[in-house]
Amino acid sequence: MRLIINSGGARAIDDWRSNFQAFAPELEVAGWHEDVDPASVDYALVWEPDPGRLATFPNLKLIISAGAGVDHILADPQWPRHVPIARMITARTQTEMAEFVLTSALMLTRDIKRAVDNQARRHWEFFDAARIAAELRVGIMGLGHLGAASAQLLARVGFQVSGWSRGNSRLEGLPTYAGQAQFGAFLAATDILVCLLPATDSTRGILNAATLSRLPRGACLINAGRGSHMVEQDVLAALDSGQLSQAVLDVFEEEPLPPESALWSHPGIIVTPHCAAIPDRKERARHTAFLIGAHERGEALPNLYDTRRGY
Ligand code: NDP
Ligand code: OXD
Repeated sequence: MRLIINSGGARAIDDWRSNFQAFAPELEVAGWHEDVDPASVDYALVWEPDPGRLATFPNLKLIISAGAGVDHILADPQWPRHVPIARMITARTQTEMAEFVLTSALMLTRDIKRAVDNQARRHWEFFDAARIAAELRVGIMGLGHLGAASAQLLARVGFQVSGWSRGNSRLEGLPTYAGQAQFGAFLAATDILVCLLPATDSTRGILNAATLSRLPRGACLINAGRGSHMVEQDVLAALDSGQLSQAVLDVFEEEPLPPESALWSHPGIIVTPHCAAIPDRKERARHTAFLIGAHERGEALPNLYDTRRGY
């Protein structure tokens, strides 16, 4: 059985091989750019595969996304529609994201960016940012694996948490809002807006001027979903006008974020390099081995991309 991998580049392949040796020693692991017979490839573990390449493997049984999102695969106009796509969602992905959102929310609560910027200038400025979690309302857009885990952790720390989805997701013990009809009420009751939506046609550009204008003045934004959710100019304008006071941005339309981007130097923005929830290779090899084993045994696989839902 052969698994071809496009994740982490050629330098990562030895590490992938030693991890798969531990979890699935029977697998032949090939790097994306190695010369293999396309007909010998059974499984592909990929992040941003070059367009057209997946379609060249005639016996491909399963595509495994190296991340939770699948937009980087759907961007290939020729991805083989008859092959299922499994999403990389592990308990560790959920913990990493929940802790990233909690860290971000606490930094925003205490205006830590201001102290860090002052330190870079050796400038001592007392400022009063003594807000506590219990005084702030966090609204989470997207209540799937990552949104729900983040909501529960933030609630345990004391934040007032609510969530918004299309209406199929619930949060145990926490208020939820559903669909366009309740979007305005959700935003109006949110001091820190967290975006953990998938990238689909209906979520593209959802963090735009109209959405941001419905938040209370001075609200904060955390975007760890996708860069395509954000209209960057609208986020910058909202920060400049004071409609938003601060933002933590982990994902961008163009990655790496280009050096000339205004987002880098805006005093209200913390930029992180798309690192919110990236389980290490050991964890992803373990999960991939589990998926391949389950598929070979004819068992149902968890978290497959659903063409009907679009995510
Ligand atoms: P899930 O598939 O588990 O859940 C998606 C959620 O989004 C559901 O609650 C769904 O609601 C909601 N949703 C989908 N479309 C809409 C819409 N049009 N309007 C309102 N709600 C909508 O997703 P995950 O939690 O696993 O992952 C979310 C995203 O996080 C990924 O797709 C990826 O883009 C991003 N991500 C970012 C990482 C990073 O490091 N920055 C790491 C991993 C993931 P409903 O159930 O009602 O349909
Ligand atoms: C993912 C990501 O989708 O890393 O997992 O963004």
